[in-house]
Amino acid sequence: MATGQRQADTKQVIRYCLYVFSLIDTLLVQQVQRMLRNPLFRRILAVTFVFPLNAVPSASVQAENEESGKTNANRPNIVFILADDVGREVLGCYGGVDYPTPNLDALAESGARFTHAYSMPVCHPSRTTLLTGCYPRTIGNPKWGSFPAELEDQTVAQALKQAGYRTAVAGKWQLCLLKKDPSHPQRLGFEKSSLFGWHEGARYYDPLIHENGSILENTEGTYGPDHYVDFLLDFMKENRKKPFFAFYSMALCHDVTDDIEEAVPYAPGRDRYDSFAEMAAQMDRKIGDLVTGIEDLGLRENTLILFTTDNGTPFRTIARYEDGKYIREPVSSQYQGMDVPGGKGSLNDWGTRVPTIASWPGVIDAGQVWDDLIDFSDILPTFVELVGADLPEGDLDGQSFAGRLSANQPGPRQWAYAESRGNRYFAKTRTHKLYNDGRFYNSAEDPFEKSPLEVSKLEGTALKEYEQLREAVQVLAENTESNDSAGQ
Ligand SMILES: [Ca+2]
Repeated sequence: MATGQRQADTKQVIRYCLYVFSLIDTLLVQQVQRMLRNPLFRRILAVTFVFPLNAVPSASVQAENEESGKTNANRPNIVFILADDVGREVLGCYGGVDYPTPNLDALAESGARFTHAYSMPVCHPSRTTLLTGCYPRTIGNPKWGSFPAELEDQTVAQALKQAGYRTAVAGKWQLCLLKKDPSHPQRLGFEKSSLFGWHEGARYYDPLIHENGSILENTEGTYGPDHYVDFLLDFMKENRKKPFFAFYSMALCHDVTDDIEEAVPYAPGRDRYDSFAEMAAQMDRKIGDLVTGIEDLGLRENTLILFTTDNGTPFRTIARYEDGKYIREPVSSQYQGMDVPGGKGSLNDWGTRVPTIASWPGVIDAGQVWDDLIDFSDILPTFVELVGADLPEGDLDGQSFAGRLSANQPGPRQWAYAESRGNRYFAKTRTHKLYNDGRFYNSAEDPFEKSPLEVSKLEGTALKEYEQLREAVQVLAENTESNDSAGQ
């Protein structure tokens, strides 16, 4: 071979090597930038400089652990479980006595439970809030069963997807009629979806399920919640080597749909629908199945499981269908010596103060109880910070409590918020609550909000918190639109 040809080949090889090195360099820089945005990684850096180098696991040990899914702490998986219509009085770990919830209690014992987490009082606004990080009033009061088109690329799922997370949702959607818009979940950032047809068919027995944009065939004999959990576990198994965000938007414990042509079926061999207590038992069973499945995949240590609910317990639930009519029965629970009717729909604590459990064995110590104020707008910024993603554009109402989850630092929120139809909303501390119509309660002593406090007689902490909340409500009134949208 001629010398000239050899030189040309050598130059070609060098050019190729330089190109490969530049690609690796770019990827490394991007990865380091992403890691530096993560509070956990910053914490690890601090520890590295304080402790001797031999206290830090070697790169080979870290690689081995990452392979086994144990300590990839800067890129945790997130499994977000949202139960439907479950107040905190239902869960044993919150003091409930009427419904055994051993799996939820064990989940709380393995990590932490929040005592001051607040949802909206009904389903739809809770869901738009958690997906956008904004209160419904701030984003133009989306109509019941809709989602603002201009925010489709601004959701928590989009943010995590853009950060390299695989994303999936299963169970309830409620943000559109899927038969009219089957790719809606994908447009909002969920790559995989398995969702019952809201107002189209059953969610429990013989369910009507839209899966990845198509209606699932042969669901006769299937119990919907079994399928939703199996779908998510399959998704996690498929992506066990990558970080993922799995949103289990539970059907349980909402009652069956009552507005389709034919009544949805009872459980096989039954002459009535499942009672609220039976649905609570199913909810707990499915959470047990999900957690066991995550353990079996070897992902438990590096997976944050966050459980909460979209609003309080319903005050009645559908029991039977007879002579063309749905028969409903009341739901109430014994709780701390009180008989508590379901509070769904109410802005009081029974409608909005929801159980919230965080379990992340590699990071959160077991058996903790946290009283940070959090509300549903905080979920997006929290997940975004935890994984080192970028926040969506625009102002958020949410404040991240990632520091509490990753480093046991108190959350930043000074008051929590919830709103309802008819331009009603509140700001509250742990003890006091101020509505925009001026009513002011000690919700710790008066959880049913029977006796508003006389503002002219306030003193001490009550006066101080009243003034703080009055300022918050004034700002909310100035910055947001009135919520007069219809819906249930
Ligand atoms: Ca609900």
